[in-house]
Amino acid sequence: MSDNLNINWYPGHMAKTKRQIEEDIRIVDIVVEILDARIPKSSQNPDIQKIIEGKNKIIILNKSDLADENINKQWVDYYKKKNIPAILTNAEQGKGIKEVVECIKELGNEKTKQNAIKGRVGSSIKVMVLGIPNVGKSSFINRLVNKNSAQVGNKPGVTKQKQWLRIDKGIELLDTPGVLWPKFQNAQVALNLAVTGTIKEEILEKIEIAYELLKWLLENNSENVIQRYHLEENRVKEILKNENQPMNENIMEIMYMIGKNRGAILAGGRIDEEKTANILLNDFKTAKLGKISLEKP
Ligand SMILES: Nc1nc2c(ncn2[C@@H]2O[C@H](COP(=O)(O)OP(=O)(O)OP(=O)(O)O)[C@@H](O)[C@H]2O)c(=O)[nH]1
Ligand SMILES: [Mg+2]
Repeated sequence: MSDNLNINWYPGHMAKTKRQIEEDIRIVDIVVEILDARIPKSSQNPDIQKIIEGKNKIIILNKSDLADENINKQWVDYYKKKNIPAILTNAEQGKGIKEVVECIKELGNEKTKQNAIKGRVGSSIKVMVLGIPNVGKSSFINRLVNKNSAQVGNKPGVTKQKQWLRIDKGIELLDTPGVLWPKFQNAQVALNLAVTGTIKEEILEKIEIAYELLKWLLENNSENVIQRYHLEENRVKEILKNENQPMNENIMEIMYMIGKNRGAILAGGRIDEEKTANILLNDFKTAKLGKISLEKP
């Protein structure tokens, strides 16, 4: 994807939230870091390692239902090789949650033993969820918490009262997840975040995002595009090979074909670019263009 995108990004409460996370993390034993399975790299805040130093970590590849099954497996292997437990979930449907509880218990057992050695018997394992906006933190927490169990309640004596939720015997979860900000290390990362809906599209020009998405799809998953929008395969290939106009015009020509086929037409017969962009972006986000992972290990 192109490198000259105009990125407008003003993270409002970045510093304050980060301080809050740093404070909360001190009393936590296990950190659950939620990533978007379609973009595990782009949805990871690179500062997190420093923030959670010394804590056990579990990686959750959420929204795995929207990602490519094979690539999902590759990511799990990738993290396993790095000795980081990684679990595929669909927090909306509650898939993979049992596995997460098991994993927390396993890591928790070690911690309990260590605590016992230090003479801290009976203290529960404390878990915190971290992740950038919109990766599914709240959905995940709702699924993780046993609906029938009461809130553990406020801990007196802590300056700022925190709510702990019981997720299993001896395991408590901080009810408010830590919201980290994504880092736009390059235009590719920003686009990945925009396309998956992690950052609001208005941050980048919508038509530009849709254009970049279409370009990527034509390079990587062109069959899905052709099928979804009833395009003529040979015609698409012809356009992409056309050297009489710049490549971006070729892509736009295909974008117009999509708009036309989907009835995104303005009075006077011109193609409604914004509507076409919306169609493409929504279809991608809802996996109507297929289960597609934008990043591979
Ligand atoms: N398809 C799919 N959608 C999901 C999944 N998990 C969450 N969602 C959807 O993603 C959107 C964001 O989910 P939330 O749980 O609100 O995410 P969050 O991380 O708490 O978001 P913020 O509080 O804004 O930072 C919602 O529309 C959810 O329904 C999943 O595993 N699969
Ligand atoms: Mg939330």
